[in-house]
Amino acid sequence: MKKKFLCTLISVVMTTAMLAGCGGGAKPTDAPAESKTESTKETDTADQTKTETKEEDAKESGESIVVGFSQVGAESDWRTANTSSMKSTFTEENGYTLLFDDAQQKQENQIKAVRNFIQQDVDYIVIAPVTETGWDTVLKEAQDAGIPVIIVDRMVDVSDDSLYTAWVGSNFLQEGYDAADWLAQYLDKQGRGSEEINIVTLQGTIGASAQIGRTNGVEERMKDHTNWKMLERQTGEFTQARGQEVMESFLKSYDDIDVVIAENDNMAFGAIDAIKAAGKTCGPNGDIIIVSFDAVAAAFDSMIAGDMNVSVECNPLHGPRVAELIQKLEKGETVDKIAYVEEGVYPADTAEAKKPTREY
Ligand code: GYE
Repeated sequence: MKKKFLCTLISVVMTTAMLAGCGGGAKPTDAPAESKTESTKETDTADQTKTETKEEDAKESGESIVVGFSQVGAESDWRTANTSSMKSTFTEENGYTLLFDDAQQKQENQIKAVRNFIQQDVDYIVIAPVTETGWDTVLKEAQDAGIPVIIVDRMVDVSDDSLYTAWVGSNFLQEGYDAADWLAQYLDKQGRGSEEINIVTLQGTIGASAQIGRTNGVEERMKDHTNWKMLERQTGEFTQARGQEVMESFLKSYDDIDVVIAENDNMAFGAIDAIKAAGKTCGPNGDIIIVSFDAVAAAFDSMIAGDMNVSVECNPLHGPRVAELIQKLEKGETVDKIAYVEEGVYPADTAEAKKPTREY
């Protein structure tokens, strides 16, 4: 039993109740700097005594595995789907107590959250890291405290791989290759294979694995297409609002954009709004080709509406994958250090048929 857990749970509950007035689901553009930790199990101060008893029972009987999860934020549909996958997996019924912290896209908040989890002596720490670097110190602290760390979604770039137990997520470089290969095929089919093609890229959060892999994958493939010209790349922070702003500025700077590569669907939605507001058209029957990543439900709607050309899949349903790792570790079994998720490519002409089969 984690002895410290009870007292600290109460403080988490109180903090959550105090923060409740700030309102949930804030947009990253107007997000408060502080992260928000909540216990998904109990969030009401009035229930404190009840919580205490329940926690004690659960811990005494050794049933509840305490998982601290530091989430990046709530910047995109992908992230929302990822959060709900984690929350619906790490439930009391499934034998877990989940301490969930939303870092509002700030690494400093994630580091604070991880230190909190260490103090509370949780059983496992799960981190979806905002950027790859800057994790060595806090991961060493977790290791010294004997708490296994599982990295999910984006990766960490650390000097010593033993600082985390396992990672599960997407092959972002492959996603970049897939996007470029789809574009090459599409242009060929249109008889534009050797035409000069002007491209702009809305990048994700700089230094995040999803940005690095997707940018590099496309860049590598560009060496095979010397007629492709990257006019400019700029970050849109993975949000719709920033995607729209950056696209507005691209449209002012360049009057002959052929392709927009948006490193996630939400930035693509923002870009599409900007293109329409500028009196231009996009999608399979428009002037500008929209290449996107994630393949969330709203991207299928956008493709069906004729606005987006393709979305390269990135699967956010990591809850069950992380739970499987934890269950194996509980049994003393070894786990794969690195596990990639299988993903597909969804062009607009498949959207209508595929939409009903999608889980997020
Ligand atoms: O593509 C984007 C989100 O890290 C894979 O983060 C994730 C990315 C995803 O904000 O929509």
